[in-house]
Amino acid sequence: MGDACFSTQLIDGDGVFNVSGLDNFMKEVKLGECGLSYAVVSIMGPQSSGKSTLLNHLFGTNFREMDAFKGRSQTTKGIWLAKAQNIEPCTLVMDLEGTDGRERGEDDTAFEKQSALFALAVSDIVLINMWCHDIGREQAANKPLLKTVFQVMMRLFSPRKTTLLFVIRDKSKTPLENLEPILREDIQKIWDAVPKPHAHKETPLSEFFNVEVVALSSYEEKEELFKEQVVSHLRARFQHSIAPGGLAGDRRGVVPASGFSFSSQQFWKIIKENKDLDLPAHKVMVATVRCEEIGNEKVASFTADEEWQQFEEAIQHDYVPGFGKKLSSILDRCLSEYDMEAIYFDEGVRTSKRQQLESKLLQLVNPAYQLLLGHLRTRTLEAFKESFDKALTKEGFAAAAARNCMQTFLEQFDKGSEDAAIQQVKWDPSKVKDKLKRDMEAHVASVRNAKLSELCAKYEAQLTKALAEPVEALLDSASEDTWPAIRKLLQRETKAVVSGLESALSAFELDEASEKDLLAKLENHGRSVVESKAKEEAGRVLIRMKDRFSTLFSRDADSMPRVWTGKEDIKAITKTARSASMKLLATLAAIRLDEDVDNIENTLSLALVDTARPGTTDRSIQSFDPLASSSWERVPEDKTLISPVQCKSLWRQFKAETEYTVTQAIAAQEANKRNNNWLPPPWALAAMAILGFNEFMTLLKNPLYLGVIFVVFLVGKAFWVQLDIATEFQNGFLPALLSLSTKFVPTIMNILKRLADEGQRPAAPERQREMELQPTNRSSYSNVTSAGSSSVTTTENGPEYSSPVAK
Ligand SMILES: Nc1nc2c(ncn2[C@@H]2O[C@H](COP(=O)(O)OP(=O)(O)O)[C@@H](O)[C@H]2O)c(=O)[nH]1
Ligand SMILES: [Mg+2]
Repeated sequence: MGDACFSTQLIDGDGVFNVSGLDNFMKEVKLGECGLSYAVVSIMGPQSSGKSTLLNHLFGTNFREMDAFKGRSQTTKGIWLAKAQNIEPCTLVMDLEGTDGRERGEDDTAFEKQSALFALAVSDIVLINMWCHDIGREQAANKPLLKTVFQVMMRLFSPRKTTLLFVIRDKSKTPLENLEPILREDIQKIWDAVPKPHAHKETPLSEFFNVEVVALSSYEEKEELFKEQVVSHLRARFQHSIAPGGLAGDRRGVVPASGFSFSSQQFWKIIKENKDLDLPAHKVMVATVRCEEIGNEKVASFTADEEWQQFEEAIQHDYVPGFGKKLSSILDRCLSEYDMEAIYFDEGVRTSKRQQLESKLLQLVNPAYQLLLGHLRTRTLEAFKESFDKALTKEGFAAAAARNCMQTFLEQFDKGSEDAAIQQVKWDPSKVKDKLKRDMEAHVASVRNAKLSELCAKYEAQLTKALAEPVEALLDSASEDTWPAIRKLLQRETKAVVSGLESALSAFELDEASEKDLLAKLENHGRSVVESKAKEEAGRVLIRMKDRFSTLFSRDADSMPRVWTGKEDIKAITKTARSASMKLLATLAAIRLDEDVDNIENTLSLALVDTARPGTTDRSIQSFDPLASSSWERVPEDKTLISPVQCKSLWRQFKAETEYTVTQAIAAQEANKRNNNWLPPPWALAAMAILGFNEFMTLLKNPLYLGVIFVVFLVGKAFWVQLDIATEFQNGFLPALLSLSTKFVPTIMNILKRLADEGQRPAAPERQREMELQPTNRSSYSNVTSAGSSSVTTTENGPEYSSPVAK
């Protein structure tokens, strides 16, 4: 078995198909690439009729030949396959085991019949080897063979129009022209004799077969001649046998070369199962299997494609530009390879399998594509955010700019997705684009909301600043004008800030409703600032009331501190101060931002200040307490800062805490009055003047009385000073009497003692004079000392008035 013809046993003597052998053979002769341009030739004929010898000479094969010296017996077991040498196109040659059934049984499943049927199904040209001397003979060796051939032919539903080339061996001197008609007659007779199915009852032989005849000289006797006939004439007929006009020019139902292996296996399988062969169905079946195989190969080659693997790897991490173009070309290559390999298979099968292949490949590519789009989306989103945020810090938020920015990046996405688009399929990136758009919009919205709240907060702070302190000041000096003034202030400031916000909002392009909402929120904020300030002030109302009371009470109209001299009308002052405090309470009792008129002040003044009015002492009115309620009339709950009941208790506390100031003032006034009123009342003075006129005159007339009166006055004055009577009587009459009575005796004793001291005085100057006579400076010193000691003594007994008593 040489290398050049790759001879292989296709089916062994036991009928086992050599699959691996055939596949190897196909690889070696590169049959897969042949497409339809290949031919299959097989040979049948009686045992040891020189079939192998003929094939070997004709095609340069190396089928085993029987040794001429060992006699004629079976040499070729099963079916052998080889490639014809130097014949175009690729021609496969099959050598069949003896087909005359001489050594095997005659039944339908006999190997001869099976191999004959196989040869007919597979081959384009069947050589039928016969001895020349058998022609026209009734008992010819090839008769049963032909019968077999024709019989099995019926089992192929649609004949392949196989060429039957009768090779007449050992030709005699009778020329072929004479032999051929006899042979054809023989063949026709056999054909006619073969039982045919109903459909083919009238079908002529020529419908199934091309019959050709050739005669060869004996190989054994005229070898040279045989060789010459084979090599130079017969061989030439096999060149380009499949071309029109060639030996197999009108063959039908060719299976593409790449399907040869599968096809022949299937044939053999069906033949062995003794089933009929449906060629068209077989063709489709082979095409289906082969196209699928080719498709799978292409899928495998795609997944193994290095470029694709690199792409797939790279795509895991980031967007890869040029994806669409590259992938399209890889897919294109795969598909066109499929097209090339499957081109000779049944068109319907081929196209449907191509579609399957395409969708399989696209399924492989799709995850990568989606991933790529995902990368593109995140990438674009990031870039958008960056650019948008940059513009934001530079120019602030503007809806139009945001829209433009979004548009730009959506276009960028479009470009990217176009780049990723695969030519073979129209995948829609709009879902991803929509998601991107949504993400962008969400980002813009979040930024917008942040900016909006920032803006609103800014304006709110501005409004707070404009309102808080002025409102506090206004509430501090609560009066009837307070709330109108606050209202005016609120209106003015709110208007200014609202218009500011309104113009700032224009860049946001908000819809009317939400803009209104924001403006209303700002307005409400203004109100709430005022309200909270009012609440704060209301919390401090007691201190404020007391402050106001004490300011009004202890300071006069020129805000100079009052001195309670006794001329002041404390009651009136108290009332004024209290009613001013009550006004403060009334002002802070409710928020009056809307011009609702209420009668809080009236109610309060009626209930709290004017209680002393004669009318109110009426029992029927007193039994109804206007403050015994938790809400004010015509004032909603949320506008109430201090409820009537609270007012009442506040007022009670206020009164209790200011009571002391008033009492103090009254006491001070009383004291002052007493201090200034120690003279007897005027009527007493008049009575004294009238009744004491004669005594007065007597005194004036008698100077002695005058002296006595003077002495009495001096003594009285001394008592006055010593007992500090004026001070004692400031504490009240009775305590003064008690205190004086205890002091009286010691004071007399004191005065007497002092008088006694004065009596001894003349002795002292005497001593002094004696001392002056001594020649020292001590006199001046002792003078100082005596003056000092006398001074100390006087101080002990009252500083101002001691010396007059001493005198
Ligand atoms: N008479 C005669 N014998 C031949 C011819 N060709 C081959 N032989 C002989 O026939 C015998 C069988 O040859 P082989 O090719 O093995 O026959 P196969 O069994 O049909 O393949 C061999 O001994 C050959 O020498 C021929 O043309 N004429
Ligand atoms: Mg042989």
